[in-house]
Amino acid sequence: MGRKFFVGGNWKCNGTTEQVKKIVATLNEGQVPSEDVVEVVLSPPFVFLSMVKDCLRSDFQVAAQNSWVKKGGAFTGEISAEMLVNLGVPWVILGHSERRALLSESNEFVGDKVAYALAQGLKVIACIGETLEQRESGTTMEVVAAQTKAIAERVTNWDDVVLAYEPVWAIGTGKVASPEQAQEVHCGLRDWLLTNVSPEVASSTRIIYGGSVTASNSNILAHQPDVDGFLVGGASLKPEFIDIIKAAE
Ligand code: G2H
Repeated sequence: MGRKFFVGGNWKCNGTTEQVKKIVATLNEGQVPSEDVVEVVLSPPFVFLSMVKDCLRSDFQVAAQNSWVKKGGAFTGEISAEMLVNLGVPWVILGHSERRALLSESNEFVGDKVAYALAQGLKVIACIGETLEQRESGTTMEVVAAQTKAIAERVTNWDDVVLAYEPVWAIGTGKVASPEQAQEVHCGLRDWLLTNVSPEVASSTRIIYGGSVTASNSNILAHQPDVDGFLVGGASLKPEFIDIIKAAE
């Protein structure tokens, strides 16, 4: 089954109104492959979501960077999945390693968030990935399998899930995983889905790579058979994001 290439731009906690307008204007002018070839999803900070959604080209979509684990209410500072649906935001990024590490989001908590967001009708970019210590101690597959298991135990329909493999040691460090390292883990994850979920889910679920993706390394990474796209941080704030999208061709 063909898996459409997916390119997410995670702006993290960056940008001013002026900068956001400038980035969107640049993206709106960019020549990229058609929607049949690539799905592009930009994830600005919450405060800019509506603005970006309203002025972004129609072939690009938006994602929130987080959503609350259950129905909204007395949860100061949180944003509920229902609010995102109400705003017309189709996607949400959940389980990013920065939230796992800095805000102590556990595998189970991330799994609960994924399940709740999906139940409300959002599509989810679910992030997983090992730390440098875990890689060096040879537990990479064990770690990403446990993270994936916590999601798989709570999710029955994988149609709206994109799995983002983001090795923590490669995030914002300039140390991108080699194409072989990325392929090895992506292939291992697909095998895990095959054994633990179903052959259909294994073959149809997009597994994208994140961690220091740039225009210069995106082409070779995109050619790995189990790399179905990217979640791009730093480079998604720059004009080179257009070139990364072109890696889909
Ligand atoms: C990984 C990635 C985007 P960067 O966090 O999710 O960021 O491309 O800056 O490493």
